[in-house]
Amino acid sequence: MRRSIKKVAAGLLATMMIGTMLTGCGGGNKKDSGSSKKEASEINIGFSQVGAESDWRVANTKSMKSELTAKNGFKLSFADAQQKQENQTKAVREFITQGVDVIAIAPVTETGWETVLKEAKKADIPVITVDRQIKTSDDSLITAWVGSDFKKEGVKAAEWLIKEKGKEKGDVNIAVLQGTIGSSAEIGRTKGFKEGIKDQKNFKIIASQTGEFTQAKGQEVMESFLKQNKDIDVVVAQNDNMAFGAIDALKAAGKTPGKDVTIISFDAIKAALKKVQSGEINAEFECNPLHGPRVAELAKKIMKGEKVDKIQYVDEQVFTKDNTTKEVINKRAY
Ligand code: GYE
Repeated sequence: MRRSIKKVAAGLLATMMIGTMLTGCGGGNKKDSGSSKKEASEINIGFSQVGAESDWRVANTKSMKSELTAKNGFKLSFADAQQKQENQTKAVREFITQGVDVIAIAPVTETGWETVLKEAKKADIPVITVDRQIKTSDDSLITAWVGSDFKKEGVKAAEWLIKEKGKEKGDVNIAVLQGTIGSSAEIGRTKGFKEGIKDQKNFKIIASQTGEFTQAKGQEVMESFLKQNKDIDVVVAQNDNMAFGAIDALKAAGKTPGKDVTIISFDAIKAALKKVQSGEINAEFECNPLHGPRVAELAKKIMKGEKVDKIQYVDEQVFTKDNTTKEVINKRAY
């Protein structure tokens, strides 16, 4: 109801403004019509972000903030959840109270959203999910999602490893540094990788634990992996920051990352591509964080009442030493 009143009001204002433009004469003083134009076109958007746990996340925040600007017709309320879903629920409730036009959520985990999303629906506020996804029993609680195909990234990593080490005679011992358990990125990458290697009898996942997508935790978990088992052939880090932590732990244990131990990582941020070039990381599975422009476009369309695609995947590549040139690294925006 509130929304339809807003839309009608915005429509009326737009019609009045077009009328003014066409007749070439202002129907009041210039200052007034100028400010009403701004009000009519401004979209209030609340964005609940996971946190700042990784460089990927920082790039994602930057992309959202630089796109959802007043210049582009937005008023952004940004809330950092510090990786806690309860903080996200609180933030979404605050956005509802504020009466924002659109809510964007990069959810920490996929579940636990039903109640607050129903509250948003009741308030007639469309929800766009960004990056990770949300599982709901009711499809209509989410208007659109933009992000990556995490399972596909995991499958691609498995395919690469099979090409690389599939023919080895002995066992290939794999240690996995998982992301935040229950997040789409962790679920998809774990599932895709496991399914991808399932027929490869000599591939053994000998350790698997969460490093929470952070460098410090990635290093800590890798250190404990190495204490328990010296014979690790491959490390699959589900993001670059954990890979950096693992590299430090391996070096401290006297191993050469990229040579003694094959390192696979996800995200492909600039600093990681440099490590691909120097040989410390063997393969990078890209995950694009630059969702700002798509979210802005989606929000505008939704506010105009246009139909939007519910699911929007972004294109992604694989980087190894062969295609990670200086130019690729220099051009990297994150
Ligand atoms: O891989 C990681 C971040 O959800 C895709 O979250 C995102 C992941 C990304 O912390 O670096």
